[in-house]
Amino acid sequence: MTESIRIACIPGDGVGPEVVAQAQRVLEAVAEVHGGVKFDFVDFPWSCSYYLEHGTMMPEDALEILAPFDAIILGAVGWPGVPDHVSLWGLLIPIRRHFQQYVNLRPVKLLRGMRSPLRDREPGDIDFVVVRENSEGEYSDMGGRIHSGTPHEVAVQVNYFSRMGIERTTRYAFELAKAEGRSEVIGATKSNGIVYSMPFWDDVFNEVAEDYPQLKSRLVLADALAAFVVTQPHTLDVIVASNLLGDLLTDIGGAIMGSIGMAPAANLNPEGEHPSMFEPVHGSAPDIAGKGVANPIGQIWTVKMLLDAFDFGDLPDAVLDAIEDVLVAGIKTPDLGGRATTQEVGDAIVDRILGRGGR
Ligand code: GGG
Repeated sequence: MTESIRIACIPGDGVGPEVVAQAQRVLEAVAEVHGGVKFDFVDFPWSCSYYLEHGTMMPEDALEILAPFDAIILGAVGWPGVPDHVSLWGLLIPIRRHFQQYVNLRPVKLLRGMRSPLRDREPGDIDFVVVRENSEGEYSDMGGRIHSGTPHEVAVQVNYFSRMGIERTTRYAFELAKAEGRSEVIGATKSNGIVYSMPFWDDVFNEVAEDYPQLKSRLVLADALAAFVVTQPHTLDVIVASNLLGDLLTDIGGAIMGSIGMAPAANLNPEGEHPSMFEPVHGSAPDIAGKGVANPIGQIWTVKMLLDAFDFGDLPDAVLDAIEDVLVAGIKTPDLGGRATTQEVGDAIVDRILGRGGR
């Protein structure tokens, strides 16, 4: 009997549709190799153009529409002319929160065939994972603005951190380290400057760490940690960070992987009670949108992470192997110094998954 996995696709803006199309092709190739599964895609046009037409990024009942799906694939959100806080808070953030996708998992790994902008770093030297808290913290819509347009204008932004929010994300990071045989979990902090929430973050991190005596753990100030990502990435294993700090660290992570176009992210509901959402770290890249040259690897790597969330045996690793083989073969988009199109990179990865491409 063929199992059906229902996937809601929100290609979104800019290069989003171009890279999501390649992710769908890769999933179809995986289904062909597997033989007992099929992926049913339903595309939703929710995006900044939808906003310009309808006044909202997605319909009022969008979250109810998404709820029965097994997973969500998101391309990119944001377009000039629509303020970024409107596009993010109208689509991405409500989905993350409503579906309790409280872990944003972001691997930082230098793949075979890639050259890092960091001198003398080889694949194997860069292989760590950032567990970003994805439901609270600095991403908050509590606050306000008064005396607008006057010299007395004031904006207040309330960051909020809950014990439950910090604990469940930190525990996920330690469990991940244990499951993957990693040795250390670093908590990214800023408790020297942020006097209430970050010392609280540190306390909860230390409490959780006590339950994992077999793992090393330490808190590192996020500014120093940002420098370590550049100067000593080989020393990093698992990092757990607040929403904003995790976002910043993983853009640097994308850069040291050779391009932000390489970097994947999974918004996970670890309990599996709601669909998880898979998106590349990069945004809509208006400068190259529609030219067919966007790097699809960040999005295709999210397919590997999606498969990891189900029971697919070796197939997730086969997807990453195919990506690496294609990079080794020099089939690369312009952001990686190559001349291949988005479609050609997708073709090459699909061919290798299907056993048609050379090593
Ligand atoms: N690929 C998803 C996307 O377009 N993200 C844009 C973005 O700015 N995300 C911010 C965030 O992840 O917090």
